Amino acid sequence: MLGKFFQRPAQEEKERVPPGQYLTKGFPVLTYGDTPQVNTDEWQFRVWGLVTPKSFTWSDFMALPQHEFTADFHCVTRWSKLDVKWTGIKVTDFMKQIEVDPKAVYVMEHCYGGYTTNISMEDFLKEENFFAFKLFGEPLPAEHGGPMRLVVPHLYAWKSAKWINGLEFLQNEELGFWERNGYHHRGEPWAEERYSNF
Ligand SMILES: Nc1nc2c(c(=O)[nH]1)N[C@H]1C(S)=C(S)[C@@H](COP(=O)(O)O)O[C@H]1N2
Ligand SMILES: [Mo]
Repeated sequence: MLGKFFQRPAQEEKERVPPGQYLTKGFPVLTYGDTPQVNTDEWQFRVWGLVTPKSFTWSDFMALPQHEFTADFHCVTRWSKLDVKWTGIKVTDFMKQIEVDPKAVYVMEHCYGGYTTNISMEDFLKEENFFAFKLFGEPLPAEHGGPMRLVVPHLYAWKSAKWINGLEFLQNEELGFWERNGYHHRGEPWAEERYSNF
């Protein structure tokens, strides 16, 4: 009888886990290289490429509307974590602060430490994407990308750049770090887009 009560949530959870992924209760850290230590006073965020170049400080970002987000997180190395709670700023709100040339169809995410990852404008502009600066109500820890990271819930988490510090708008697709090293250009977990499509 008791089993019945616990079965249903388990089934619901199962339906939220993409093929080939398993659930983890903790929140593993996955970083290539060292963890950059960046404080909010020196933090700077720039946009360049097919956009009117502009630079933002931490307080510029904090002046944008803030929201709570709950999102599932899927790493291509096969762990998934459900219901991660973040505080952040919607990508769509940030985009109102800049003037992007309509010829821009791709975006390169740039980070402190040199990591890059590419994303199409269409995937980037989704309403559910956000810049996160809190994790479960606490300032985002450095190892999880603090002070600020991007979160793109509908793609594998390597697209969710930690220590993000810039966006480069592009007319043609260029590849980021993992994409040059054999990962899929898009990385949609439900289609198991793990490895290179070229
Ligand atoms: N700058 C940067 N961002 C990054 C990475 C990285 O190595 N450097 N790793 C990516 C990968 S592969 C994953 S799964 C997630 C992991 O985020 P977490 O360490 O907060 O779990 O961050 C992504 N963003
Ligand atoms: Mo990952």
